[in-house]
Amino acid sequence: MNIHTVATTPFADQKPGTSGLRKKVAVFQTPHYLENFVQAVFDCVAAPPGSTLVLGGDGRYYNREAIQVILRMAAANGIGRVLVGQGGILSTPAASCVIRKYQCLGGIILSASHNPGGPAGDFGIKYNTGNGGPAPEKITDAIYARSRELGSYRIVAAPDVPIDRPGTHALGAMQVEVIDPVADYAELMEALFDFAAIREMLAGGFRLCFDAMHAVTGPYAHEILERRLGAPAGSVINGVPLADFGGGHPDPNLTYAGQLVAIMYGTATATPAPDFGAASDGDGDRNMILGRNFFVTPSDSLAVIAANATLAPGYAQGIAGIARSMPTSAAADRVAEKLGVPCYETPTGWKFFGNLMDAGKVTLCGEESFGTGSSHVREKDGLWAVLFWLNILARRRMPVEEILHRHWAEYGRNVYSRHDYEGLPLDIANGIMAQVRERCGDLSGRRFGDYTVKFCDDFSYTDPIDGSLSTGQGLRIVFDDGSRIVFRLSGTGTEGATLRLYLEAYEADPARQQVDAQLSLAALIAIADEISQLRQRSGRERPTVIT
Ligand code: VG1
Ligand code: CO
Repeated sequence: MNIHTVATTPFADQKPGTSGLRKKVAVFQTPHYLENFVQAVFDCVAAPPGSTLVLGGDGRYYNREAIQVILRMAAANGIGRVLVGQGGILSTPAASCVIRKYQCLGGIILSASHNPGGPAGDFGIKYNTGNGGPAPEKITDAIYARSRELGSYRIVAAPDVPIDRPGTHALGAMQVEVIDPVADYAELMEALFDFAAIREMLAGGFRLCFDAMHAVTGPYAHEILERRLGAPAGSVINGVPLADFGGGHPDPNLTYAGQLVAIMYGTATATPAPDFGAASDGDGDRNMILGRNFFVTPSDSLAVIAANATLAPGYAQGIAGIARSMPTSAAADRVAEKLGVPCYETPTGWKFFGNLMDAGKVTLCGEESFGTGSSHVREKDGLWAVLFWLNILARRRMPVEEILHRHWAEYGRNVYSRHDYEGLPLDIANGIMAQVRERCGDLSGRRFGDYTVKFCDDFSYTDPIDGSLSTGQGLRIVFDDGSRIVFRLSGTGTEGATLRLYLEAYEADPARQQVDAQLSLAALIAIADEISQLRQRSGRERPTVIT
């Protein structure tokens, strides 16, 4: 075999963010850029000879080229076998599923998730470990350190491996196995949920619309929702993965999934809206859940799933515990309390849930950013959440909206919203954070209208399993009644800075639970602006995206 050692100079900017390394496509196309990072991964992982790796991505622009480079580098770095999704496709949760099922060493996932794709868009890469989950910080830190010092990478000279049909190919001493990207995942879903009950509900006229946003979930949704569950053809929209996501922004929220929102709010056609709507993101790990004329916040979705978990066969024995990211609302905490199970609060990013799941401390995990999942894999899982909801609906037989109203009546409502200010100049965003940080010290005990500040801090987390400490995870202002304002800078963007403002208030009175969230939160929104001078400093009158 023809192994080349290619000299390279390190890059200074290959620090993985909230979820892997994300950069503009053009940056990844810089000579040696991708190779440099991949070699850093191989150096840190130190794979025992003959190990098996999983490789796939969300199908975005540059996916196919990157797959070929990584295959050639894997062969040169002593990997024994690589399982590649056909066409280079594997959703993030499906990759996690395959790593676990075949007990692989780990996997490389090519995705920039919800970030736009295409030649002018973003590309991304991350490493997942043998538990199927994103590498923890100690590994990503090591990869970053290695990327800044390595002087060469190893690659074999060989023609492209054909990846468009299932089959096995040799690449030097390494075997490349092209696998069906959907089969293992669909089988796992069938084992967790009551497909018969969902099928019966759909046969009875229940209508659903799933928007794959021209991203990776198209083939998964066609197979599972239409073929296996019998939803009529056309229930899945935008189901063909495209390298540029059809020019869209594959982020399943009320702004970017506008087509689905129009359908679910009945403004798209004269026919009544479907009973249930959902969307997923670029790499298939996020989900948005909608009822007819109704939006379920991701924080509430986690709480409802937890409260109804035993309706799904895979969770009939109950859940061990719940974990949520710090900015996620405390709705799930209330359910955990009632169930008598622990609820953990972690920093943002799925990598912080892995240890808790591996240790059997939690079954369900969630983030306010449209991420929900469980210990069935080690990633958040969009279609899993959709199937969980369908399972609950098939058993409870009432509209989505009514499920939420009853949930709030029982537990109280954690009124919640996130305001994103995207593409701010870095110095402005840093200035706003500095302003809040500076005021943090003397906020305790201060009154703002009806609210009194209990404490203000910069969230840090000590992992209860391995003791590792993560600091600087978001500035939170917590009030006496549990209401909160959180400021955080995004770690997934590639342009300027995105500032996220998270707002949460608790409403126990059922008579006031149905007030619009932005109205309920108006006082907190004003306090956030007063403390941060956000509007004045950013020159923005309103957020880019409100969730
Ligand atoms: C965002 C979300 C976070 C999520 C991360 C990766 O990170 O807030 O909850 O885990 O994206 O999701 P940030 O740092 O931009 O706030 V995905 O679907 O992009 O893998
Ligand atoms: Co994603």
